[in-house]
Amino acid sequence: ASADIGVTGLAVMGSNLARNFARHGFTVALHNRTTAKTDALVEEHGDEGNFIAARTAEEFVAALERPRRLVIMVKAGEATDAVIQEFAPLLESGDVIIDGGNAHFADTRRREKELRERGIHFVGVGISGGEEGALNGPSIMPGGSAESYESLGPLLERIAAKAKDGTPCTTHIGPDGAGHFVKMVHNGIEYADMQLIAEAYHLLREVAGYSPAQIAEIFTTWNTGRLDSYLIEITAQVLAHTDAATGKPFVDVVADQAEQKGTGRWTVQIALDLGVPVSGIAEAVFARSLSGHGGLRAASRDLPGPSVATLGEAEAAAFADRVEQALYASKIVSYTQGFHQIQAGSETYDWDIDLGAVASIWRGGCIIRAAFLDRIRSAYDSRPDLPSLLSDKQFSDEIGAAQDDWRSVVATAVEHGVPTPGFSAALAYYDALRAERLPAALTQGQRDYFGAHTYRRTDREGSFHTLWGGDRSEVSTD
Ligand code: 2AM
Repeated sequence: ASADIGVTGLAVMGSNLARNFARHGFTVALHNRTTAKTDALVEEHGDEGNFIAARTAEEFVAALERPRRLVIMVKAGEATDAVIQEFAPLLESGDVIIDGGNAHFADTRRREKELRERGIHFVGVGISGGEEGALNGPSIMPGGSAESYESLGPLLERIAAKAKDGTPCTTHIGPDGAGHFVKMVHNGIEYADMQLIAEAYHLLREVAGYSPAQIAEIFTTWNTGRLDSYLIEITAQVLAHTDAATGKPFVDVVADQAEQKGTGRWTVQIALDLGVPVSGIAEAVFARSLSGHGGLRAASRDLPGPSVATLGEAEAAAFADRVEQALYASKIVSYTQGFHQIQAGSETYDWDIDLGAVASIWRGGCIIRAAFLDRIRSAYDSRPDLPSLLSDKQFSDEIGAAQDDWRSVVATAVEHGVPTPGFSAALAYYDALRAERLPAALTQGQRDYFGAHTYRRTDREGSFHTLWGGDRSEVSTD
């Protein structure tokens, strides 16, 4: 036994992760259900480091040094359970099974508990950065026991992306499903980021009349400022791309029906369960699902809209500046909502997640990597009990400075009939949080009227009910 770590499941993500370990000097045992894939990997990339190709599960386990570290990289769901069932009987107390797939955190909690009872550490790991990240340095979000991180952490820190200041983009997130939960919310925030960028593009196109090539330039400029991020960078690339077959802008020949694999949807489903308002992420998920309803859209195409002229050249440039403000302000709100969800999950499941550390490990490797995350990290580092990102002085100052333009952009979008659910939901969230009084008081009155659901008062402790069907006097219900 001489392998530091083993990887089973050698599709692209698994292969790239195995190569990443090997390139960092670790001896990597390889295994795949179909051995041809194992052979192909050794054939093509065997010279990149030390690999031990195993044909059987027994050979694979025998190749691993103890405590064994065994990474499963198969499709999330039943395949993961099947592979765990195959390997667990071959392992010993103290060994570590690592699931690097996109598992639902509830599955990870179940698997962790079952394996813990058998003395085996189970570590659900969120890995972000796609195929390229897996090979060259992803952002890695491991859950599981603190003890398992002692054995696994040093390896992950070597293969993870590094932030600009050299910090590895991995940390022990928290027990059992914490890693997969944080990865899920990462993907939800990614959906929201993408939706906000799409809305900015739509406004620049429809309201300001810019061409995709011009918008690519605008995004490139934005990418040199506070919006500096991987997603803005690739947006500029996609918009600048011309379709070879037609000579048209690429964005004009792609079918406008966005697809999704499900992690955004999970984020919203879990947020509903936890009672956390992640309206920006929800709007992003709904925007994708709306785009996919081709029949409904076709049937609605003749619905009347406003007739407003596209802006002139001089107004367009000023409008683009305002869109940057609206995008930035909405982005602050998305992250505020996402971090609220992580905080709520952490409290519900007793994970004790360090929010500053989460922001820190998202600074490199992952899809939402951005200069912005360094700011979030420092906000939480200087005040770990920050009630919300919006209570950070720097963020509240910035959003305060952006709000007039943000409102103007949303108003313009409404006037021009351009849908901006992300910008609008973010602004509504901001205004609702700011409000001295919310109409929730009226909602409580209605609930008490039709269902005797009771209400609390602003001036006295206790629960009350008004006898709506009678003399409308108030009774205490405590
Ligand atoms: P395969 O090459 O034998 O199909 C992604 O699908 C990876 O997960 C592949 O390496 C695939 O192996 C593996 N995989 C999928 N389902 C599996 C299962 N039930 N048991 C073992 N490996 C599986």
